[in-house]
Amino acid sequence: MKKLTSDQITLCAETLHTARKSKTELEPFSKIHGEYSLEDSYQIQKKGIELRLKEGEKIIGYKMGLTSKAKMEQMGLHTPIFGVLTDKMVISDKSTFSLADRIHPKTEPELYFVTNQELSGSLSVDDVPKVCEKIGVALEILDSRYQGFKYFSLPDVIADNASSSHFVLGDAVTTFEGLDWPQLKIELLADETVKETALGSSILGNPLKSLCELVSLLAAEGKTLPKGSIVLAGAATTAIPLSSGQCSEARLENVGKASFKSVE
Ligand code: OOG
Ligand code: MG
Repeated sequence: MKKLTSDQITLCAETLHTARKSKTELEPFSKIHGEYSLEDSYQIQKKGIELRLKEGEKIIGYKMGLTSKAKMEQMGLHTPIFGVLTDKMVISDKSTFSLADRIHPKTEPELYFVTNQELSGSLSVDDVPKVCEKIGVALEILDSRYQGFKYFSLPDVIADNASSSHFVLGDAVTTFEGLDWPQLKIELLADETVKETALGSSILGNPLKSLCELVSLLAAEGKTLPKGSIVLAGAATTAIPLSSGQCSEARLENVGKASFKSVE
């Protein structure tokens, strides 16, 4: 496996940054450079986020990706990964999302956490409710910067900040008694028709586990998860493409819904 130079890492980050802003599809870096390491790919992701911060964006949390079998199979990749969320990615619940500047956007139903304390080291599933201010339902909007969206390797998708584009935070609960997270039904609807359905357990056996997984991935890099972070758990089902005029909605049983309408 090839080790990228720091100039190559910077160039990959700049290329992805420009592609996102200019709506251009790229050839996956693994096709150009050959297979490169996960470590290099997280370095590219980090440099890309630094470019966004320089333009005034703020980090507000993280997204987990490839935490369900459905997503792993859809993308042909089998290891959970993380990406970074910034304030510019937020779309208000029940509002509109413009497709004008997107390459090939898709949406998928997710759960989200907002943490009530800094988290480091290891976290157990039983402790997740204690460290969350709220847990809710979200829609993530993905938009890969690579040609055709899906023909890339794991390092390519990590470098591309896990295909992140935007996200909608919907209804949430702040008390968690009586909620059996693995058994809750999650649905993705387009124009009021159910397109995808899964149970909470489709995400790592228990969706709360996704937060534990993130905390340990960050700990491996010597990082902690700040108090007040928003964390997307990773999609429970496959993602569906967006088209103009489409109303997308995610429903999480006993919690509520999140929605947005795509416009030109
Ligand atoms: C990778 C991002 C995966 C999820 O929820 O699993 C993700 C992709 O689908 O391109 O966001
Ligand atoms: Mg996702």
